[in-house]
Amino acid sequence: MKRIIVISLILLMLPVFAVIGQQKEVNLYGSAEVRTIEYLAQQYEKETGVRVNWIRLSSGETLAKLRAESANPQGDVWWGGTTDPHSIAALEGLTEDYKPSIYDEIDPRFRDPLGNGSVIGVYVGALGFSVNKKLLDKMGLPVPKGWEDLLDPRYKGLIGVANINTSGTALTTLATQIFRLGEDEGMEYMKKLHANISNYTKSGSAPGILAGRGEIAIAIIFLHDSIYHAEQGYPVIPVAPVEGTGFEIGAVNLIAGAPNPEEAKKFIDWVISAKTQEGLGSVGSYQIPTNINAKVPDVAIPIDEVNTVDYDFNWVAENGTRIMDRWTREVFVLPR
Ligand code: S7P
Repeated sequence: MKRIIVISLILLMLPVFAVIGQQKEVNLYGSAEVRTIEYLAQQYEKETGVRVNWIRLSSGETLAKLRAESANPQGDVWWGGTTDPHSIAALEGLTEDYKPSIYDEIDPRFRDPLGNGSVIGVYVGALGFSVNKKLLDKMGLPVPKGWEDLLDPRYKGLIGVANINTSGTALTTLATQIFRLGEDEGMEYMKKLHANISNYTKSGSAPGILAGRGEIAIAIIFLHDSIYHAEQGYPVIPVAPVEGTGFEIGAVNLIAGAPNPEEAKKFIDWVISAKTQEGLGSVGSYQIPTNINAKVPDVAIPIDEVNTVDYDFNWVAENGTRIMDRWTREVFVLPR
């Protein structure tokens, strides 16, 4: 009898033990560099004891994953990657509005790219070229100064950029041409550029490594990635296009239907803090932090010093999927 009572008590207590023993966790989808996502996950675990289950996917790939999982969401937070796929996701209801507890600490110019509170800005960076000057010197070719220079037939097979269907960097590249020239003229520009492209990579920063190794000479990437590659010893220099260039407001968002929404909100508050944003420089992430109290990395290029195009984030949110399809049908298929 005594034995039956003890067993019954244990059975009754099981749910309590389960709650006590339950490890808090947050599922993070990250779209900046692997080293950056890994750093965030490790720091957060160290500071809070909450387990971070993370994966790194390019921005366009993450958007595709959110669409595929929309009936049964698996992720809690999407951190990093360019504004545009985040904006498209917000417009499609794949992310949920959340106002961080320290919203006032985010630079008003960058905290709300769409102006409706649906995308939260965490860093800023300008698009440009990473140029292997050593290789160009050897070939007797000049360093390109701007977008139009890239069309020079002497650069055929020497330029790399990512694929617009997977990479946010590449979508920023296309949108930049549209804001510089108009939609049809922008597509015409992309067709001419296509003739000089060596190959399209999956990830936005990958062409920078190819340029560093001398497999190509010019990569269209974010300038902060070029600075990091130069610091790693690659013979590359960052070039901001003279005609004006596009820029990103790297974003964070709460995924709609997140399995751990409260943990997700705490994580979002944490990544917006000045301390966390400042820490990213320690792993070579040289974007401009959006928290007004965070120190800007010494090597970062201030966005005010770059000639930027009038980048309309709302336009890309509404037209992004359409122009990606258009690029795929009208540009990507062309022979080179
Ligand atoms: O390295 C950081 C960074 O340039 O990576 C992101 C970039 O978009 C990579 O993702 P994609 O493969 O989607 O292009 C930027 O947000 C970020 O600044």
